[in-house]
Amino acid sequence: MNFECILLTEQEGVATLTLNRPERLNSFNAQMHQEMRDALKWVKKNSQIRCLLVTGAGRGFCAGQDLADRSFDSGEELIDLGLSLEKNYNPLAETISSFPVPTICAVNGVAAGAGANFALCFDIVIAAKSASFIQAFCKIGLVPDTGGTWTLTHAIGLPRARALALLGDKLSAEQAASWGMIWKCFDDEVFVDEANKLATQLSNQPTKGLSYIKRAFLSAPSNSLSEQLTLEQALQTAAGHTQDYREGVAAFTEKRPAKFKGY
Ligand code: LHQ
Repeated sequence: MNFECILLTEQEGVATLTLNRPERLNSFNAQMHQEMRDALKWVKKNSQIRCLLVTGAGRGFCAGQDLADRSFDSGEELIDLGLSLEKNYNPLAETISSFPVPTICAVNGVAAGAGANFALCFDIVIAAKSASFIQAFCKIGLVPDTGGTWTLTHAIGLPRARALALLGDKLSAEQAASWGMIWKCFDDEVFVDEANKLATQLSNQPTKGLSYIKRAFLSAPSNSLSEQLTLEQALQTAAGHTQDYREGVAAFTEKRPAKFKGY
């Protein structure tokens, strides 16, 4: 597939998608949204792929909506921003949050606006120490979108989430890690290696089983304990029917490393 605004590679079960508009800090324009849709659809359909890694080219991760995109800014005329969410950002947040294989967001630099909240949709978020997160929406009179009011609140609690959204302060990667908003941050020099190591690790795990774990956590914040117990039971039943479960137990009893196939 040929893309202009993103790069997509596949190696040993890991799909790496790089946002690639570095001169605009990888902000989303209409073309990038379309390319993301096509790329994510392709990755989802490819059964060889057992982990999705997303990062940004250049010094930024993603500065949210491209505020200079002509299809977004139609001059004098007020456009319906809700339509842009309906068409682009909401489906993107849903697609990443419910992605069938484990997802990693490697935040290499500043993540602002929808770029910050896009990152929070991933299963595991890591960041370079020089990276930062900005809920920039309030600075232009907008509301956090791409699921940010939900993901941020669940990740760091209401007081911190609300203050970040109202103030638009820059949150360093280290602070984000210490608040539990992201998994870890790494020194810039080792960041890319660490991201790739994590992706390789996940791509060798029991992929089907991991997809069930993801499903359980997706429902956890809104389910009651008994609903969640019922869901866990259903997912455990399904996991118990995978070949990787057999392999995991066999490897344990034979005292050897497991070789998971992903199903
Ligand atoms: C940009 C952008 C950008 C275009 C940097 N667009 N060029 C959803 C639905 C529909 C509509 C509205 O929005 C949304 C969701 C949203 O995402 S709203 C929030 C949109 N994003 C922002 O408000 C963030 C705007 N950017 C910034 O505040 C800064 O650029 C940050 C803090 C991210 C980085 O600051 P610096 O490191 O100082 O870089 P810079 O500002 O110098 O930017 C570098 C270049 O990138 C610069 O271009 P230039 O030609 O002057 O070198 C910027 O104009 C361009 N750029 N963000 N979102």
